[in-house]
Amino acid sequence: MSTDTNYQPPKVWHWDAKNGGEWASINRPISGSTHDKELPIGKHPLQLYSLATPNGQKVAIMLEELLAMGLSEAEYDAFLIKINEGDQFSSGFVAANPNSKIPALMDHSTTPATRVFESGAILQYLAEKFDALVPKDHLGKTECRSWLFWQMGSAPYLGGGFGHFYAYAPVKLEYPIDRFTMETKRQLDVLDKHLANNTYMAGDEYSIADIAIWPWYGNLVLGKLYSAAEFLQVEEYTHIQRWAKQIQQRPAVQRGLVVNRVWGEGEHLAERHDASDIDAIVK
Ligand SMILES: N[C@@H](CCC(=O)N[C@@H](CS)C(=O)NCC(=O)O)C(=O)O
Repeated sequence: MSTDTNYQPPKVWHWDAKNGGEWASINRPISGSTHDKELPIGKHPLQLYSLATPNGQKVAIMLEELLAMGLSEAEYDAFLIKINEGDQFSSGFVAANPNSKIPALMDHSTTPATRVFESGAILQYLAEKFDALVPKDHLGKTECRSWLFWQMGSAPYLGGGFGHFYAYAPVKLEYPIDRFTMETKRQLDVLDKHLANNTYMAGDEYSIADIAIWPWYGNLVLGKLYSAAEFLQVEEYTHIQRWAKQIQQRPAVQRGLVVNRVWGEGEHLAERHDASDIDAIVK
């Protein structure tokens, strides 16, 4: 890989498998499976295949919120997908998500089983299935959907843009860091202004919009993403801080955060098959 800032793209791009980036060993320009392996299936109808990245946290938090509401049919098994070891390219995982990214959900309560991929689609699927965590009124429901889609469209600038170039790239380059910092701070300002006048993203009610946005922007302003709190001056976003801390206190959020977590600060729980797995480590 060239680190030359005068780099000129060649006529035709060629895949350099060793580009030196943190994720170089798993990044490929082709889709599909690399090896035959079925996914394990646990005892509950809902099977989550995931990892505790922000996108993975969304679904574990959602399931824990549903269980906290007394919806016992939301019981689930959560299996660990080690994306740094290529588990997302097994034939079983690709059948659950042709896009080879966590999280993926299988619902075995239907015949045939239903596959759901894309974290936003999984949140919507579960919200519909359990008729929960989306406001019932027209305006609230529409706001909820708008913010859910906002998150799905915006977070790649934060994760794939800012996070990648600030934290993971093998060279620190001013141009992409500057560009994606600008966009990240603009997005934080959008959220801060909205949360100045709203308790939650869709108004007065906690919803799947909060569950989608908190693991990215909540964790970011709480200093838990990319060690970027000082660089981004996250303390300035006082309304996001208020919202982020409020949501962090929720027992279901604290439970969801440990699911499929195998690194970093906090409790670790590689797999979750029963509420007692979390009870044992989250007080
Ligand atoms: N838009 C997808 C993004 C999922 C995603 O990017 N997952 C990452 C981890 S956060 C992943 O599985 N990466 C593995 C890979 O790129 O091979 C969603 O929200 O579900």
